[in-house]
Amino acid sequence: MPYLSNARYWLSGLSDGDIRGIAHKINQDGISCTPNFLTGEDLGQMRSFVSATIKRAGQQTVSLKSDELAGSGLDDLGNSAEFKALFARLYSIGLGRPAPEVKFYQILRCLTGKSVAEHSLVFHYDSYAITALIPVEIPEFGRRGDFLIIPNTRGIRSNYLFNLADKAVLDNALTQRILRRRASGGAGMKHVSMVPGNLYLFWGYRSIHTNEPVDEGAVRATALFHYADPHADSYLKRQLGRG
Ligand SMILES: O=C(O)CCC(=O)C(=O)O
Ligand SMILES: [Fe+2]
Repeated sequence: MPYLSNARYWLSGLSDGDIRGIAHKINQDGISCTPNFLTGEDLGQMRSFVSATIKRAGQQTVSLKSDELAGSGLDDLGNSAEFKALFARLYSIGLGRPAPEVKFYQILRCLTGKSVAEHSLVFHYDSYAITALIPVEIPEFGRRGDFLIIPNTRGIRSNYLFNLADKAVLDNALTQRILRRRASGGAGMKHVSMVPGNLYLFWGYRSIHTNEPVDEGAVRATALFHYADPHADSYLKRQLGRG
C-alpha cells in the first residue's frame, strides 16, 4: 500500500458535518480519536526513524522539530494538503473565526531512559489552539505513559498578558504538585491509553495536559502537530521577544 494512503483517504472524505462532529466531540469529551489513521506500514517507517534518533541521542529522551524530520514520514504528513485542510476547517468550524495559514509547530517527542521522569507529569497549556497527537510507539508492558488531560479549562484569551498569567499559575511547583496528586484518579482528569497510529485531536491552548512516565528501558514516541497561535499578532509578545 502506498505511504499514508489510509490517512489521505479518510481526510479527503471528510464533510463539514464530520468536522462539526469532531469539534463537538472535543468540546464534549476534551479529545477526539480517529482509530487506525496510520497503517502498520506508515508506523514501521516512523519507528525505524525513532529508533535511529534515540540511538543517536545516547538512549535518552529527545525531541525533534519540523526541520529535523526528513525521511521520518512525519514530514510528508505535515506537508500534506489534506492534513493541513483538516486543521483549517476544524479551526473555522470549531472556533468560529477565519483560519490562519496552516504552518505547523511540529515535534517528534521520544521519551526514554533516565530522563523520562523530568519530561513526564509536566502539566501545561500549549501556545497553539489545536493540537494533534499521533502515538508512534507506546510500550506494551509496564508503565505505558498514558495521556492526561483536564479539558477546556479556559477560553482563548483576548490578551497575551492573560495567557502569560494562566501559564505562570500553572508552571508553579505547588500547582504541579496538586495536579500530580489528581493524576491518580482526581475529578475532571481524563486518562487516555494511547494506541499507536490513532489520531487524537484536542484544544491544546484551552486544556491542561501532560503524559505519565514510562519505564526507563521503554520507548514512548509521539508526533505532535500544533497549529494557530492566538497571540501571533500580539505587540506585547513581540516586545518580550517571544513573537
Ligand atoms: O507526548 C505527549 O503525550 C504530549 C506532549 C505535549 O503535550 C506537547 O509536546 O505539547
Ligand atoms: Fe502539549
